[in-house]
Amino acid sequence: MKKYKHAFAVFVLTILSTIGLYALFRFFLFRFPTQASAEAVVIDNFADIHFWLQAFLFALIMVIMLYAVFAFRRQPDDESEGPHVHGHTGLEIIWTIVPTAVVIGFAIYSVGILNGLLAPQEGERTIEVVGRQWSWKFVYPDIDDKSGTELGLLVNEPVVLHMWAEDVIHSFWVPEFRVKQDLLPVQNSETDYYVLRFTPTEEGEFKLRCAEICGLQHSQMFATVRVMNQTDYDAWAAEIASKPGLDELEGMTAEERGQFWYTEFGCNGCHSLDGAAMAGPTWLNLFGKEEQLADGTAVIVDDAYLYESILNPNAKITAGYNPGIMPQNFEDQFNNFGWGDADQITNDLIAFIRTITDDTTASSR
Ligand code: HEC
Ligand SMILES: [Cu+2]
Repeated sequence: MKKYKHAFAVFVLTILSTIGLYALFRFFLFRFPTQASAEAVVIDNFADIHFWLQAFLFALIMVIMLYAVFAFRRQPDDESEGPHVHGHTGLEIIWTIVPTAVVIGFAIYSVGILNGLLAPQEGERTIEVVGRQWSWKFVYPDIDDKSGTELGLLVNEPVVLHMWAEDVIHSFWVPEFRVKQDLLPVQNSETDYYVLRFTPTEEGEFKLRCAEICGLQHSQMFATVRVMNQTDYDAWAAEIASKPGLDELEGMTAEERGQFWYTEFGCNGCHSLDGAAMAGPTWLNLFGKEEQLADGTAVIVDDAYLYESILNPNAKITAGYNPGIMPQNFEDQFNNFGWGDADQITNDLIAFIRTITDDTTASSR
């Protein structure tokens, strides 16, 4: 009878502690961000079961241990030895079989979840994602292959991202969507790419982060993800569609094209236009200024200096910056772009840089 009293007390205390620990984990220590995708619900349920199991196991061990310490402590004058126990076969079989079954159950359950996350969805929209030091570019095949620096999505519409990196490993992560995928440099982005699927379910703005340490400015490798209703999406897509395509570049001025190249080739990942410090020098008031170089000399920034700095970045290093950070292969990238050649694109960029002065930024505000 007394034996059952202890068992009952341990049982009740374990249940109460499990509930308390679960609440502690779930509502104080490890709170989740909003659920903004269909996948978030499935993944959170899975995590929830883990929290329950962890709370239960921790409670079970701690309650039995602490209960024994207090309930069975040595009485005064009791000098006797406790009983000698040599294992308990039944108990050992149970504590082998039960955890094994639980782990196998979790494995089956999680494989089911993973298959669901990877499975193609009906009517999914394809968007290409390019990660590079230290900016994101999104290409929209259904909007004439136009590109932008913002990820625009239609609410409740499944998307599949085809992703790759241009230099080192990056990782696509929006905590509110729960899903995450690394992107590696590939040989051929038409055939090799990393796939991520999800369905955004909440309108609003979210922050895409790079979740793979990718160098100096990794911690600022962000992009805005905008989840919109149909009306807003149409307006947004029309704006993207009105951006210049390859066939329209010819009709633009060199300055306009330079601005286009600025995000197209990811200069925006390292060079600000407003004077802000980034991995590379700002372009604000760059043209015509006297630039200090790392070797102690100085140059006046003219066309020739800019030309060399873009196509052969290590030739002269700006004081306060490191060599080898700026990509060394822009000549190839420009020549392989499919419009003009390296000379033309470089000159467009120079024409654009010449316009970035306090006067122009002030008047465009
Ligand atoms: C990954 C970062 C990164 C990217 C992307 C990048 N740059 Fe740079 N850039 C740098 C760094 C760092 C320096 C300073 C060191 C040096 O002189 O090479 C620099 C220097 C320059 C300079 C000389 C500026 C000065 O003040 O002396 C020019 C011009 C320039 N970059 C143009 C470009 C253009 C055009 C692009 C895009 C086609 C680009 N950069 C992309 C990092 C980058
Ligand atoms: Cu990155």
